[in-house]
Amino acid sequence: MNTKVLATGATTLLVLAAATGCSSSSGSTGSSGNDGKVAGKSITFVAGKTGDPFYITMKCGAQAESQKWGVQFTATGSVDWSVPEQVASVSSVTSYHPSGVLISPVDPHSLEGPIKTLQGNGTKVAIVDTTLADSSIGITRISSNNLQGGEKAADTMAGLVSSTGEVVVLTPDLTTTTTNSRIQGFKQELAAKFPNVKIDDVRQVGDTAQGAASAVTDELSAHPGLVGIFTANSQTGEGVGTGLKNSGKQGKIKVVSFDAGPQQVAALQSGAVDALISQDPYGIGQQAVDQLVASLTGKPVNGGIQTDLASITRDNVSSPTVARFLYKTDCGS
Ligand code: T6T
Repeated sequence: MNTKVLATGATTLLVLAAATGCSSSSGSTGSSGNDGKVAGKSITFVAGKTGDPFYITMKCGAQAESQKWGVQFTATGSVDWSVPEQVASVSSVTSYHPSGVLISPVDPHSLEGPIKTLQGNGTKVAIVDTTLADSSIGITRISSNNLQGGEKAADTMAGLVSSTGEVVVLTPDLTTTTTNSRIQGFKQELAAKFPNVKIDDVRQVGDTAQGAASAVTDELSAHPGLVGIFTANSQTGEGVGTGLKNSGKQGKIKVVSFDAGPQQVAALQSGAVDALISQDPYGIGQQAVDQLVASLTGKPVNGGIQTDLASITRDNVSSPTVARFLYKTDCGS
């Protein structure tokens, strides 16, 4: 693991950089202007879930970078994390022949056919965030190192619970590639370094805050000795505080959440959550557009990029260094 530690005044920000095999970047590769080759080109973003601050922020990065290059930009995607909805989105995008598409597939298998059709139609495709089982699809894959993020979540949890006790993991499902890698990292790090932290359950709660909130109540009654909860993405993280509050356990159970949407940051600040492992969705959007433009203009393409992660606590959440790891709900904020 390659770990950069950046000083941020009184506190430090841990930025977890890329593992070997891929390049790492903390933002745009520095595009501005173009040599005329992008004239008439268009890029479309297909989000995994359009209202999710993670994807809104990714869209903002892709949009800003497209503007820099002078490429026409549009965004679409499904409202829910849903295979049929995303298949329909891809099919509609295929019919209007954009020059490039960046897409986060909601399922590693079911989206392969539709994305191959899109590619076969002449559109360059960048796979962002989640991945497909067939890694030959797309010109590039750009995401956080989710395995490393899960390991970091385990280290953080172990620190919060003094390396002992029972914990549970809440995840939207067991098919999403990103959350699965985080859980794998969390499990393997605990097994290797903190054998006294025991995982009681890895529970699928659906991609809603409500699902996570009611799962917390169930887990607390099933495991009275629970000391910690790891939530694998934004929605699960948004629900955990409500679940703990409803059970009168807020502040008593340690919580580490992946992502940093506004509601998660508010939960961190209020004490309902103790740490966030956050991604750089804006940078993912920028990088994807840069690689699509490179491909469309006959320049070399980087086939695999891992963007930075940050470890956020109440101590560093207001630091300017952390700002790019906090997600937006609109591109103006
Ligand atoms: O954690 C992100 C994303 O990386 C994941 O693939 C799905 O969930 C999020 O969008 C957050 O809700």
